[in-house]
Amino acid sequence: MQIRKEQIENFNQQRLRTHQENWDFFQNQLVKRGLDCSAILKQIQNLQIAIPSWALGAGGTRFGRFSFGGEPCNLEQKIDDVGLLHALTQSAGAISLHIPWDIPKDELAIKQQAAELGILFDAVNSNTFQDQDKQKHSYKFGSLCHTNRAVRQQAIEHNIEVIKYGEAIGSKSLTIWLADGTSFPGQHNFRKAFQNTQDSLKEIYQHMPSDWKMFIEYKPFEPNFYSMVIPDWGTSLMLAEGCGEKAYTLIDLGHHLPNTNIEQIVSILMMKGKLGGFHFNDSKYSDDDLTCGAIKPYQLFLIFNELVDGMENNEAANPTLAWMIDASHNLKDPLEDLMQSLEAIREAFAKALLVDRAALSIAQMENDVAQCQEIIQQAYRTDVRPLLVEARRLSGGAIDPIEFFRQHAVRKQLIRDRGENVVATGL
Ligand SMILES: [Mn+2]
Repeated sequence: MQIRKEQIENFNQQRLRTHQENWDFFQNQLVKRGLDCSAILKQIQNLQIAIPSWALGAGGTRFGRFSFGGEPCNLEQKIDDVGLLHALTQSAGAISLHIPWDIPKDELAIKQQAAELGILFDAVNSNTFQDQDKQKHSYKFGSLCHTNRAVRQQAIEHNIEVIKYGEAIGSKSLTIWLADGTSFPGQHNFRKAFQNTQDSLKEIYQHMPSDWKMFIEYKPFEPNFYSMVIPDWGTSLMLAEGCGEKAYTLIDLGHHLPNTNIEQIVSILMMKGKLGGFHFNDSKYSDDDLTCGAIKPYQLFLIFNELVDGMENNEAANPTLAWMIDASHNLKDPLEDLMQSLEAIREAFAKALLVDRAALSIAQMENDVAQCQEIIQQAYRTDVRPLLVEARRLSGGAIDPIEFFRQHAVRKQLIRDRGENVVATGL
């Protein structure tokens, strides 16, 4: 199904007056603070977050999965779902494919469908953390790090194949996340595992088109529980530097030990021009993959505070980041969940744009700690919702996407079109 422009316009019309009042009040506040409303609006309108092809069905845990009616069961339907999200939110203008879960069969048709919906193809993701049907060698004991050259070669070739699929649809980057590691002390020679991984990544790197980027994701534990070959940003950065200037570190918010200062990692990687991409999700404990902003909205804001600062002071020419949501769970309608995540990300970004950086810099120079906190929290405590609504409305989205989704019974229609018992690929 597709949402028509007039449906959104009619929906917005009924809510315009209340929104206008909120927006006028907000705009006055911004003007009093000496901020440029139209510039801020533009920045928010331009923020586009990629939706991963695996987040559109019901998620699961390793204990079970509970299906959701009307799930997209092929790539075309997944792109349609991103189209729905984008039509309502105007902030989900890209999709990130996972190979082999979502191999495009007819690339031209897929490209055309996406273009009609205003959707670009973000990074393609390889998968060497599972064995696929008819695969010659198993990844049980690792992929790019494996002790056996033939297994490494198979994993390298898979990544090269993923690049080819990406090229056909117009992606410009490859994200590599490795489950490689060990669960028992002594299982690996750490140095050999690292070296094998570096050599394998270099080989994949050689096969990237010149205008592509490689993103290397890290994770401290899970599925392996004693060691991971790429456990942290430092290791990822070493590997990226070992590959070359087109390789970058990718931060996934859930891939840190509890209480890690992620905003500091963001800041330093950007200073080095080596932060390539970002996977958004939220967590209470570790890789919980909960809705962005559901647990730690202040942390999300502090991260965006560094991202904005890094983008505004970009001496190292850090590239424009690839933003993606990487979350999936069991309880909510995935489309409503993604709308909540998109809004939380935009909210954190908008608040970060309000930080008075000149005043903060002075307070930092003077070691006025209380004032530093005042400045940061002045921005954080601002209710930016009218700003987010105005940006979305100006772009043609719905004033309240979730309310629209419910009022128009979108899920019911999807169930009618696709059936109650369909299961999304890749899960
Ligand atoms: Mn991730």
